[in-house]
Amino acid sequence: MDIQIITGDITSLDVDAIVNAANPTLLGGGGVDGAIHRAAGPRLLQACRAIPEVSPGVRCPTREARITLGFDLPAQYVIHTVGPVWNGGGSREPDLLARCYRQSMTLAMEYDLASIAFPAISCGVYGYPPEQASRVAVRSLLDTPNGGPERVLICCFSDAMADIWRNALNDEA
Ligand code: AR6
Repeated sequence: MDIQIITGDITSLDVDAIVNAANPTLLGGGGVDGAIHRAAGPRLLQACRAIPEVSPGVRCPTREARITLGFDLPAQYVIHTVGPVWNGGGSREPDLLARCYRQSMTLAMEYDLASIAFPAISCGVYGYPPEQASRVAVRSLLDTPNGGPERVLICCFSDAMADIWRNALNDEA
């Protein structure tokens, strides 16, 4: 597996799937979630609404992932996952975050996707310190069983964030 760290807008990437850092409703929000919904167009919200709720208002519990088409995006699919809210680190945040990456890769494998791009899940509104999140993410991706996407991009929104992720990749790989 080839992991690459890039800086840019994930909605512009021509990959098989981009991953959305969503919330449990899957009905949109700010940050990368808002950007993905704007770029994918209203059919994405319709597709998300059609995903069954597992409990009132919850279509995707924290740590799980769901897949939809990408509609107006260059990416064919969007994999929606819900990262943990940072709560100091003692509330299983690393395990929950690792599962987001693993479940997204598992879905990508089921759909036979060759390329996938992740944002820095939980590193915005959800407040996960990026130095720690990047290490958890890289470890989780490197531990993915064979057979998943060969090309894995981490799409950071700033060069400063990309530097943090490159350090994590250098240290963990
Ligand atoms: N491309 C790539 N990365 C981006 C983009 C973009 N277009 N836009 C923002 N980022 P966040 P979270 C970066 O807050 O912390 C939403 O409201 C951003 O700079 O999007 O998991 C959801 O609905 C940051 O580094 O996601 C949830 O309620 C990273 O993406 C909540 O936010 C993640 O920031 C999820 O919070």
